[in-house]
Amino acid sequence: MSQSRKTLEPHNAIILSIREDYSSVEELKQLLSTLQVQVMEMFYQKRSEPDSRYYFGLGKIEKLKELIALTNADLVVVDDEITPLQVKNLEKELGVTVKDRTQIIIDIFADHATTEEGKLQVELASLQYQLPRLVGQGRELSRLGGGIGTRGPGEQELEEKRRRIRERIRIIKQKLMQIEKNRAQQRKMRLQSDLPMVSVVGYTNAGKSSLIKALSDDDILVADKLFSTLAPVIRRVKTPNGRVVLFKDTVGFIKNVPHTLIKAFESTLEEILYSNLIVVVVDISDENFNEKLGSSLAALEKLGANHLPRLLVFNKIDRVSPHVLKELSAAYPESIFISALYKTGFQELLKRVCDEIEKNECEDLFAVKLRDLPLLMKEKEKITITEQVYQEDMVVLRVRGRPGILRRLKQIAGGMNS
Ligand SMILES: Nc1nc2c(ncn2[C@@H]2O[C@H](COP(=O)(O)OP(=O)(O)OP(=O)(O)O)[C@@H](O)[C@H]2O)c(=O)[nH]1
Ligand SMILES: [Mg+2]
Repeated sequence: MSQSRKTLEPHNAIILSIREDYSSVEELKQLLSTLQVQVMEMFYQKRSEPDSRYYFGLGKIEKLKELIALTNADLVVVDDEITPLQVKNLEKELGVTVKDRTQIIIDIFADHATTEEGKLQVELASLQYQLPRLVGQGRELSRLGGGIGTRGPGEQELEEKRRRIRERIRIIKQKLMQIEKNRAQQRKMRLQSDLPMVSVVGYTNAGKSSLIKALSDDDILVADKLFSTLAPVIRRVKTPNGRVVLFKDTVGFIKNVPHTLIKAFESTLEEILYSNLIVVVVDISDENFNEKLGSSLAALEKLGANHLPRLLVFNKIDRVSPHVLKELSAAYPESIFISALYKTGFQELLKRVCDEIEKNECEDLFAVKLRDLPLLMKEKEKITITEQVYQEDMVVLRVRGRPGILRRLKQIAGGMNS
């Protein structure tokens, strides 16, 4: 981003909410702790509709002011998307910075983006969020600047600012398009590759990166933060039956994802559609896991990924009691229970991954001379031999694998048989 930011400036926050959605407020609290912002108080006012000027009713604003003075808060965060006018009025009235949930998520993404693409995507999301919001302020300023019907200096300044933002958006989109082109090229190569791809998806903080790291003994970023993974990584994982499968890390899902962020990360998420299997990771130690699982499945559906085979993986079993675990395994008999931290349940997970992948692969028969067997065995990471029958100096193999590798084996076996 142009104004590169490392964590939010203010440190003590008060959360405002007009809905009694405690899980949403709890999540906002977690989002803020990811930015090292401490939440001093939650402030509720039950209302069916937000006040158009102040979000809260004016009566509550006085109480809020007292609370700010009492707690030394320097930030107010609204658990909702609010209008620029509400932000402005609240800031004026309260004398502290006011942000909404969307802005906080954009701040986290800005903080965690490491690749060029990630940074561009976050900048794009942030600009797209700002652009329509400049309109409201424009009207305000123009009223200050000039008379009715004239364009005051405020409006001219804003017009210039809007123009610059649009220009920057155009440049970013161009750069992203180039990056997407390169990725499409890589994807094409991967699709032709003989190794199957598993996308690991799930709610933010579910343990996706931990799982891939533990499976591949690799060094990828794991952190007790929301959205620690913004640049997806791909790792090779060896399965117990000797095959190699690629595991791809992804950006975590979250409830009420800001629209601009979905758009910005769409191309990265669309990569999921090119995988052979989706592993949905769920943190079962989270008391809201059911709701989070729902959000993740809804996000997959929105992406158009419902036709792909998927496995439900319940992670962090080390944090729940045997009693809860028993109940959950009865409720979700098809799921796999693991602890990425203690590497438990991995055998079962990898077996199920292999089964799912093999289910959708092709099968063929090959008659290979024994002396030529080593040639075929060079490819054993890419195939599963489901049957073998020895006859004199030959072996007949039933092999499962992706179409490309079976074609190549045919050439090898054909050459050997001629
Ligand atoms: N106790 C326990 N903690 C775990 C387990 N798996 C992951 N964690 C912790 O959960 C936190 C989140 O893990 P990550 O692997 O970064 O989660 P993620 O799903 O990749 O999160 P994002 O990239 O932010 O979407 C870290 O503090 C991990 O150490 C587990 O099996 N047991
Ligand atoms: Mg991660």
